[in-house]
Amino acid sequence: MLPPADSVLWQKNFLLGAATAAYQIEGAIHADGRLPSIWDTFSATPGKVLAGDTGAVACDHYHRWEEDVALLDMLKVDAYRLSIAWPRVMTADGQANQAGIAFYRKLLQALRAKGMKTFVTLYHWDLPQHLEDQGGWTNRATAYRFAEYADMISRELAGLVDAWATLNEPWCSAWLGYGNGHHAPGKQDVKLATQAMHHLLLGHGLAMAHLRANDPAAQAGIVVNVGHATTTGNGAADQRAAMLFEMQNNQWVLDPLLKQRYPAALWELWPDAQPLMQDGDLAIIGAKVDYLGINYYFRSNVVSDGQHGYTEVPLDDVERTQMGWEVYPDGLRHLLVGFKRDYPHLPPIYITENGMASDDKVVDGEVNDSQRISFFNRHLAAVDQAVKAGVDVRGYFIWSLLDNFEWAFGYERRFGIVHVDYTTQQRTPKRSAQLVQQFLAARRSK
Ligand code: PNW
Repeated sequence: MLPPADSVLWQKNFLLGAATAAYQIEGAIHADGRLPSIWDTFSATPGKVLAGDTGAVACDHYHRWEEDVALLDMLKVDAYRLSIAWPRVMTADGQANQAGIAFYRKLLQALRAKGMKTFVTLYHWDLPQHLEDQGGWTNRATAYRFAEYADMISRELAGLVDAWATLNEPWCSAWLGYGNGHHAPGKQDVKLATQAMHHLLLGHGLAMAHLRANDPAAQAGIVVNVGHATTTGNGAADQRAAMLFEMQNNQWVLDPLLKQRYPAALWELWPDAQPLMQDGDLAIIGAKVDYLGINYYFRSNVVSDGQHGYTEVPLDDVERTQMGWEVYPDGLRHLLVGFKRDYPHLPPIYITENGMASDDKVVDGEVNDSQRISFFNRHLAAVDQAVKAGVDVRGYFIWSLLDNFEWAFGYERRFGIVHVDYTTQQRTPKRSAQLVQQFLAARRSK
């Protein structure tokens, strides 16, 4: 992984980091007063997660965090992106749970002591179950509970965080959680999804004010997933289908955040699903962020469904990953350049996730994940192209540091640059991790 000499990657202030999320790695779901989350409930429901896997143990990071910090320190990544489990740090009556908070405090202190920047997400999908029992994100009150959590935890951890993110991928929480039901809490109703999205974004906006007040030296922003769509159809309706796909995936989230409005065409796609809003909500949602986190994985091919929407038609003869997702680096460049064109107030960008799953095996102590190495090289080249086209991208986080609990796919999909044996909990850096380490060493010695 040695990028060309003129690549932005060689610039020492361009952050190269690795990312994880609490429920996917921590395990220890009953430790130190942690409350149940919607993912405990969902993964315990038969048929929801492949092979019946749950996050009960995961990578046991809650107990092995020192070993994992040592791995990060061996790689010498510039930054580590992690998430805080809301049900670990807040009691059901809204008080700070100091035993849970202590875990994150010592973790962040250790990362800082090793010279790493800390990117901390407040909500990577593990809603306390007691809030879901009152409607979860479809209940407006949850936005205010989230703001209270953000207020409490940013007071507790002020000074230990370089960049806060309120939410990870509100599209996934709203659409996969309440729209198609693939993720917790598993609801299937477009109206619930649009209402959940509105309350997620409102919670984000309310939380921003607390992050700024409590930790003014830190950056504060949000992380969104984005998708690119093209069409193999040749009618105007097919072009429109690709536009609608991107609107449903990207503009549904970005327009309220950066333009203080929902895209009008969304209500053509979903005529009866406008959320209930209150005056002033969109101004709260559109509060200025210091940065935007972008997660990118794949391209989708769509055609018109013959009515008002789109339908996916997978392309033949393209490279795919273990998820079945197409490897399409130019989609990342295309989207970044498009966002710069479409959003006059686009903030600086970090690529907060990019990566791929492969069915990696340890052979003679080595894991040769050659598809992943090529994947990173090509996506980093796409980021470099976007930077050269004028997009302000300041860093790139590999998803993920470790093989981990891949949500509805359990442990059957491996995204890590470090292999995890779930029987022994042994960590084995893959070839991709070795190349990241070598690149960073080469950059330091320049
Ligand atoms: C992201 N989609 O999820 C999450 O932030 C990670 O926790 C996760 O492990 C990673 O990507 C890999 O899946 C996504 O269907 C899940 O478009 C699904 C989609 C996008 C992102």
